[in-house]
Amino acid sequence: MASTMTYQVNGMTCGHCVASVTEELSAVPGVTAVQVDLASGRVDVTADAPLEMSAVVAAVEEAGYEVAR
Ligand SMILES: [Cu+2]
Repeated sequence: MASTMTYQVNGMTCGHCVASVTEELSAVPGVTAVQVDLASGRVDVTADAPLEMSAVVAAVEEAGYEVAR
């Protein structure tokens, strides 16, 4: 069942940042859609399986940013 979780990502400043975060999160198993709002840092991640918070954090860090917690 698809569900959408919202995360707050710090450090994104431009379209390249958005693209990097989108790419890394899209590569997480189960993720079907990623929607980033650059202005607020809000990231909506839709997945067809429950996501581990650690997998989301790792993907964002891989892109070079940080999930606010
Ligand atoms: Cu950037």
